[in-house]
Amino acid sequence: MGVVNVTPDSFSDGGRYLDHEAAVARGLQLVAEGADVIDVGGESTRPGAEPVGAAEERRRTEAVVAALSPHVRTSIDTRTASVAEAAIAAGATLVNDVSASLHAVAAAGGVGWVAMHMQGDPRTMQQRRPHYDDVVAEVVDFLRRRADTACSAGVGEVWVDPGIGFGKTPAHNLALLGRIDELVATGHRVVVGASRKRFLGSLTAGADGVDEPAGPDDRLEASLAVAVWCYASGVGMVRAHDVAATVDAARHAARGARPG
Ligand code: HH2
Repeated sequence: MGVVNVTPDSFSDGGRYLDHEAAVARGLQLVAEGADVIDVGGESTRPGAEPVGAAEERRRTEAVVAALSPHVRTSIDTRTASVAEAAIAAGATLVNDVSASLHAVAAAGGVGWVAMHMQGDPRTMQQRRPHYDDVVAEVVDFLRRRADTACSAGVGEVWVDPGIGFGKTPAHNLALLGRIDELVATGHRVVVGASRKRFLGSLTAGADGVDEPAGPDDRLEASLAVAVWCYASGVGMVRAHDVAATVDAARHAARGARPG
């Protein structure tokens, strides 16, 4: 799943694809690099981000989804029902829902749904110190219940996502990735979005005399390592900004894992 953020403030590509033509060109580039799905977002959900309002979110995403959908499967990254409905009308066949609450919209539209786990909301999720007794058990239990609800509501294609970085400390993120097989074991399709996220920067800080946490553009190798780990663990889809490198890394890993 390749990411196209039509936003001024997304944490890694904010402002680069705010212009519709640039966003569509970026989407087509990611298709050429091997993306199966393009995830179009019009609202940043980075920690501290303010909501943008449905009308503006729709204005940013609808035309981009319409332009890309004849060429590739598109998903709409939103927490807002009216934005998801407009994107479905424009050709999106997957609702990527970080609020895990839009299953009825997906059911009504006859499209797939991604339920992501988040503790709190983007404005405050990293300010209040995230707390879990057992982060993996709690996230798996939450997603299993949301997926069951969606299946009962008639959604034919349900994905679950642990929500890396959404109300989680670096230790929580690592626990969720290390035990991702427990989410895979639910039998639901699993998607993971760790690409370029901040906890990867703090992990590599201090290595090789580097004191500062790496910035989003310096997190490629760590992102690839996580993507390969996820695919090897049975994850069905990885949400990535660097599609060519991710596809390449996954192919190499698959080849290396083959016996003989
Ligand atoms: N992460 C982001 C946004 N949407 N969707 C899913 N399913 N899983 C994720 O981990 C996920 C997501 C945040 O990354 P990005 O879109 O690059 O940044 P921003 O929220 O600042 O636009």
